[in-house]
Amino acid sequence: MRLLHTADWHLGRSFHGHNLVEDQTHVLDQFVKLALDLRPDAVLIAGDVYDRMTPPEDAVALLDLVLTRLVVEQRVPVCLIAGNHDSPERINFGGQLLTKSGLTMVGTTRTPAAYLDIDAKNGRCRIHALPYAEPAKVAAVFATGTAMSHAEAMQRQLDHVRATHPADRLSIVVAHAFVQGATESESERQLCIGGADRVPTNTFAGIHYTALGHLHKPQDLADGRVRYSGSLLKYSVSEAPHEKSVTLVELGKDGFVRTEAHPLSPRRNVRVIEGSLATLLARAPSEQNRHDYVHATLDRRRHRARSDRPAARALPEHSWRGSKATCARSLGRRRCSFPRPAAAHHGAVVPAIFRTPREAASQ
Ligand SMILES: [Mn+2]
Repeated sequence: MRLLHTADWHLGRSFHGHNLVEDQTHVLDQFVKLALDLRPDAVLIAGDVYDRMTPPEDAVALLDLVLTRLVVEQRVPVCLIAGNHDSPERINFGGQLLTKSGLTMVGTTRTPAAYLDIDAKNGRCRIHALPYAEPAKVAAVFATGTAMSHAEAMQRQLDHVRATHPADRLSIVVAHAFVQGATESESERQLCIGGADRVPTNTFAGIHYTALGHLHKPQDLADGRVRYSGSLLKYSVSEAPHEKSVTLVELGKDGFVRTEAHPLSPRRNVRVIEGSLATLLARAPSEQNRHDYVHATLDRRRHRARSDRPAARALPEHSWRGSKATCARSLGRRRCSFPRPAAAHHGAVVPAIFRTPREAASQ
C-alpha cells in the first residue's frame, strides 16, 4: 500500500508581511499532480492545515479546491486532522457528510476515536485520526477525572487505538504532537511552555506508521516508522536550509517498508545572504532567483563606506522592515548607518532585494 503524508500547510499565513497564498497555491498544485502520478491509496494531512482558527477567505477557497481535486477528480481518500493552529469545530464541519464522499476531516478528540478503513488491492489498513487537543480536553473525553500531561494524553489515545485496532489490518496513526528528540524550527507555536509538551517516541510502539504534523522540518523517528513530513513551505528564516517535501509511505503485507521524500519546489525560496551592501548589489545582475525571500545580514563596517551611499538610496524603503525608521533617518542626514547584523536578523526579509539602482529608480 502507498500513503501520501503531508502536514502543516498553514494556509492563510504571511511571511514578514507578505501574503503567501500564491506561494501555497503553487506548491499545492505540485502536490495534487504528485498525487496523480504516485496514485496513493490515501492522503494523510496531519494538522495545521490553516494558520489560524478563523482563516481568511482565500485560504478556505484554496483548501476547498485542493480537496476537491484529490477527492472528486482523483478519487483518492483523504484523512485530515486539526493541528494546534486549527479550530477543532470548524475542521469538524461537514465531517459526517463528507466521510461518505471519501473526505475524513476530524477536528475534535472523541472516543471511540475517528478512523478511516482503506481496502486496497494490495492491502488493508485502518487510519486512526487523532487531532491535536489540549490534555485537559483529552482528560474530559476519556473521563479520567485527573489532570494529564501531553505525554499521558497521547498515551491514553494510543492505548485506545491499540485496544480497538482489528488484527487483520495494518495500523496507521495520524497525529499532531511534539515527539521527544525531534528538531523544532522557529515557526512552530509552542504547545506549552518549558518542554512539557513532549511525547516519547515509544508512545507509538506497535503502530505500523505514524504520520505526524507540528514540527516543520521533515524528519524520521523510530527508523522512519514515526515521521514528520514537514511543512509545505519555509515559514521562518531558520528553515532556509530545509528541503520541503511530502512523504510517500510504502507498506507491505507485514507492515512498514520505507518512506520516500518527494521535494516541493517553491515559487519563491527563502535564502540567507551575507556581505556588504555593495557586494550584494553587485551580484544583482547575475542573480537567477531575484524574487526569492531574502534574509540579508549586512556587514556593518562596510556600510559606512562612502561608496555604498548611492546603492543604499536605491533600495526601496520597505526593504528595511523593523529598521526602516533608523535607515530613513540616517539617509535623511545623508549618512548611511545600517542596523547591526543582530538587528537585521529580526526584520530584513524582503523579496527582490536584488534590485539594481536603475531598476529601483524606474519603479
Ligand atoms: Mn505547524
